[in-house]
Amino acid sequence: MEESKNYGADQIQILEGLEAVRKRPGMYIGSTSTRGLHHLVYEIVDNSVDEALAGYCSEIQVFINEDNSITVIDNGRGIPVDIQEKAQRPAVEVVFTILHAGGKFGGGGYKVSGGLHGVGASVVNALSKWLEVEISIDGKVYKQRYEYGKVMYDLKVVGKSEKTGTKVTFLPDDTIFDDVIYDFNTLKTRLRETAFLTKNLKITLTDLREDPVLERTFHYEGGIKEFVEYINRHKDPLYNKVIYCEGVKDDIYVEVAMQHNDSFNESVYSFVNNIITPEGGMHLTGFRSAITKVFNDYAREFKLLKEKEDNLSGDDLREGLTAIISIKISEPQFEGQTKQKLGNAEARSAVESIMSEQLTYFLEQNPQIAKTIINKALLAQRARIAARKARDVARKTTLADTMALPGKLADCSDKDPKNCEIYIVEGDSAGGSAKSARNRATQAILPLRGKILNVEKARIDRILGNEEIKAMITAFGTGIHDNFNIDKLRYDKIIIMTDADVDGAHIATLLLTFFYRFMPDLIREGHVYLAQPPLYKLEKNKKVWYAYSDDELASILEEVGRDSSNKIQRYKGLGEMDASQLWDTTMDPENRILLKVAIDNEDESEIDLTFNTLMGDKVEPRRKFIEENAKFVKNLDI
Ligand code: TSJ
Repeated sequence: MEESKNYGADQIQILEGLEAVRKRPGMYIGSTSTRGLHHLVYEIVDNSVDEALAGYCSEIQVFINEDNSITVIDNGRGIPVDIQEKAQRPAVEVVFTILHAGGKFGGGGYKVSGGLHGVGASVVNALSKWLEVEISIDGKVYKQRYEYGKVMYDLKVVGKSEKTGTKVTFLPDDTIFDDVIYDFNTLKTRLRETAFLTKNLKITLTDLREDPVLERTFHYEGGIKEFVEYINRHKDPLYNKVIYCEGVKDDIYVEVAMQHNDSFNESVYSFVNNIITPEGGMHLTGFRSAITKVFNDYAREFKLLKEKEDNLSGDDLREGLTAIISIKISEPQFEGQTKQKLGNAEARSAVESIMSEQLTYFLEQNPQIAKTIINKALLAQRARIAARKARDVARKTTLADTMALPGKLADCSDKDPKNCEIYIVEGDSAGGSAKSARNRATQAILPLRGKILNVEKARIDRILGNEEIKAMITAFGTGIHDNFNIDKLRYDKIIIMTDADVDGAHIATLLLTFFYRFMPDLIREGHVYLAQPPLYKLEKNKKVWYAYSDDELASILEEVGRDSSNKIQRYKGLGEMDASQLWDTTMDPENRILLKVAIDNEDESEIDLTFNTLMGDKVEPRRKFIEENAKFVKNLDI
C-alpha cells in the first residue's frame, strides 16, 4: 500500500471520516451539481480570507487551470507545519485529513470558514482526485500530496522561499461531480462579493483555459461602501454620498453602508462573517429599528413631519434604499427552519446602537441629504395609502367574484386548471395568429399591447393601475404578494411567447421580473415557461424543417446537403408565421419546445442581487442581464 506505515487507530478513524464524505457528499457540500463544484473553491478561498481578516494576508490569487483543477494562492503566514499534539502529525496534514479540523488551532479573531456552510479543507480533499498543498514558511517550501483524500507522502521540503504563504491545487473527482467544468462568471461574482466584504483585500481570478488568458482583479479600499455604489451603478442615486457606519460593540464588528436611489425597491443585503443571510435575523432587525427611529426623531425635531402626521414607517424610509449590513461575530447562532437566520440578540443591539449614534450624527452634518430622504419617504407614505385603498377595492371585487376577465383574453373552454395553459403573447398580430392556431379547449391567449411596465422602476400604485398587469393578475386568478393563493391559479402553465430576438427577450425579462416580484411562487412551483419559436424554416423538395438555433440549422443542412434547392427563411418575429406554422412549431404540445423557468432555491439571494444590479434603465446592463438570463432558465423538453 502506498500509505505511510505508522498509522494508529486515530488515523484509521480519519480515513473512515473522509470515506463518509465521499459516500454522502451532499451532506457536506449541499449537492454534487455545478453548485457543489463551485462550493469547493469557496471552502478553500474562505481559509485565506480568514487569514486576511486576522490581518496577515493582503492578496489571494485564484486560477482555473486548463484541466479544470483550481489553484488558490495567498500571501498569509502559511498553514502551520509543526506537529500537532493530539494527532502527532503536521498541522497541515490534520487540516486536510481530519473532518472539521479547520480553524481549531490558532484561535482568536472571526472566522469566515467553518461557519454556516464552511466544512473545511478536508471535505475538499476527500472530494478531489488529487490535491497538493505547498507552504512557504521559515525560509522553506513544504509540500504534501493527497489522492482521494489519502496522504501520498509525508510532508517534505521541496525548496527555499523568502516569503510566506499557502498554495493549494485540487482537481474535483469527476466520479462524484456531475460535470467538472468551472464557470468563470460564477466564481467572478462570488469573489467580487468577497472582496467587497473584506476591505483592502486584493483577489485575482485567472482563467487559464482561455486564449488569451482571462483575468479579473477585485480590490476595494472602500469595502461595502463601494459595494453599495456598485449595486447602484446603473441607478440614479438621490444624493452623492454613501452613508457609512462602523464600530465594535460586545466584540461584534459592525459595518453598514447605504444610499437611496430614485427607484421604489428596497435592496438590503445582510452578511454574517462574509456569508449572505437571505433570511436576515437580529442584525437586520437592529438595522431596521435604527433607520425607523433615527429618521422619525430627526423629522420631528426639524419639523419635516407635522405634529398631527403619522410616523414614517420603516417601509417608507427604505423605499429605494440600497444597503449592506455586514457583521463579524465569533460565535454566530443560526436559527429557523433553514438555519439561516442570525439569532444572536447582542447583534441586534450592536447594530442598532452603532447605527443610531453615527446615523444621527450624519444627518445633523448633512441636512440636505436628510431632507431628501425624508421627502421621499413622505411620498412613499402617500402612495402606500393610495395603493391600500386601490387594493381594498380590488379585494372586495374579487371577494364578490365579479372581477371580470380581461376583454382581450381569449379564454379556454376547459375549466379544470390542470388541463389549461395561458399564452402571454407579445403584440396584437401574433396574438391574432395564436388565437386562431390554439386548441380552444385548453389554451387561452392573452395578447399584450405596447411596452410592458418595468416594475423595478414604478411605484406600487402605478403598477397596480397598469392595464397589462391588471389583465395578467385577473386572468391568473391568484392575487399577488400576501394575498397570493396558488390554489386559485386558473392555468397549470403560464407560457411567455415573444419574438426570438433581443426585444422579445427584453419583454420576457420584464414579465419574469413582474412574476418574480409579485407572485414568486408561480416560478418556484414551476408554472412559468418560455415558448421557443424557431429561428429558421428550411424547405427542400416539398419537405420542411424548423431550426431553433444556428447550430441546429447547420446540422440540418449537414444532413440534407447544402445546395441551391434549399429555401431558408429566417423568422424575424412571430408575426411572420401563419397560424398553422405557429401551431406546428411553437404551440402544439406534441412538438413544441418549452423552457421551464426555475429559481435555484439556494441561489435566490444572488438572483435578487442580479435583478437589482442589472435591471436599471440603461441598455447595456439589460442586454447583459438577458445574456445571463440563460442561467435562470432550465431546459425542459416536452
Ligand atoms: F484550508 C486550506 F488548507 F485549504 C487553506 C488554508 C487553503 C489556502 C489557500 C490557504 C489557507 C491558509 C491558512 N492561509 N493562511 C492560513 N493560515 C493559517 O492556517 C494559520 C497560520 C498561522 C496561525 C497562527 O496562529 O500562528 C494560525 C493559522 C490558522
